[in-house]
Amino acid sequence: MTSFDPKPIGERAQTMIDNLGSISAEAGRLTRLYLTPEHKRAADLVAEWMRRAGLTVRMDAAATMHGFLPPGKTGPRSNRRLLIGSHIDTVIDAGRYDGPLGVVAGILAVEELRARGVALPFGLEILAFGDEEGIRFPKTLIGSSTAAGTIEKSILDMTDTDGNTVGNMLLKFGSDPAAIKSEAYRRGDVIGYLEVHIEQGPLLERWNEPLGVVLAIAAQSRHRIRIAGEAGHAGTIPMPIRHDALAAAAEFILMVEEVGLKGEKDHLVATVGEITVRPGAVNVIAGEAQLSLDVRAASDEARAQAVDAIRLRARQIGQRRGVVIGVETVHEKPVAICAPRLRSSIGKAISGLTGRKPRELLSGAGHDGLAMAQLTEIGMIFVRCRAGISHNPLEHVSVGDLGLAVEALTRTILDIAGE
Ligand code: HGY
Ligand code: MN
Ligand code: MN
Repeated sequence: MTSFDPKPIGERAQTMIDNLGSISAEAGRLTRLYLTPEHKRAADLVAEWMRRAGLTVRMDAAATMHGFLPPGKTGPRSNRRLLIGSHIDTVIDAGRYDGPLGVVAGILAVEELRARGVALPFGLEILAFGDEEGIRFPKTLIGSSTAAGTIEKSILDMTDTDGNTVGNMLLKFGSDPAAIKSEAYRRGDVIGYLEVHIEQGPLLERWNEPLGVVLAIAAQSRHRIRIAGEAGHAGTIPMPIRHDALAAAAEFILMVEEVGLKGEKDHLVATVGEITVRPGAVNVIAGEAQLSLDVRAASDEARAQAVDAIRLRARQIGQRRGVVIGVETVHEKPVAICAPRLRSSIGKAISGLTGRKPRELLSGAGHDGLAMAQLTEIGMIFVRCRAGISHNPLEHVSVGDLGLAVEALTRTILDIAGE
């Protein structure tokens, strides 16, 4: 184990993450959604950092910022590139590390490699994706799906709650949505994809480990639930003959929780995070409810079975209550298994820093790696975050762990390069 002082590079990472963390749609809390003015400000700042690190910068048709470092020497891999990335969009009232940590770590790793005079035998490309959270539009992973070549052109017609389409917002952002299908990397040009990300869970802290090797990213799907009942006068319609969409939604939500609780062994989670009700008045029985549904599991089978069970139970609730419950799938990604060769390089880098055998863990959270796994082999480095808190302004990573994360990424790249 070599002695490495993580503090200097950790402080640099913290400053960059704080700078990005100050770019928000709202004063007092961090919200930065895809294709918004604050996304543009963040992308411009990242581009500046990429140029400072000596990278050639371009923005692609899905508004992903790319920073490219050509190979330092010719050889069998010099026409290929290792991709490193994460996202710069956030959830609402977010923490500042979820996403930006991976982009900052990639840029600082490039600076470290250049400072050490390393001539890589392949190209390196840092990617700052703009839509991993999928908050503004129903779909998610638009940037990484574009890079992976799995994006459908129909995505350009998808609208946010104000009726803005992805295509128009990309044009307004300065991108060229018509080129979205031509942005895909060719499989043969890519050596692999690496991502550094906070664990967003409590295990590394419980194990007293700063870093961990990700085994796989859970399968995930998102669904839009529409419940159509019958609006009515809250004072005159007798209870037994109501078709109350909000009461049906309440039963649906508790049913989803019940299905989720039964799937612990498969790391199954099922969540309703959003609900809107119409007309939404104190003295009116709700005629319509719209809900989101997020289902994840460690296997595609377990996830699909849970969705089937939810669909069946939704039909039964609908029949009993005289309402129509529609379940539309708007996003679906299979489990992404992290490649053994990349897990091995990451594991060596971590154990070289900690002197211990690295811990391996599953990611219940989704990441751009889910999309990139459909292009190339992926590897992920997890970083300890305080109490496992994430998607919350209390999200926190220590400066020391930030520095260790950058160094682990740098050493992983060196190991892949055979340096
Ligand atoms: O939903 C997720 O798991 C990720 O934070 N987008
Ligand atoms: Mn994330
Ligand atoms: Mn997130």
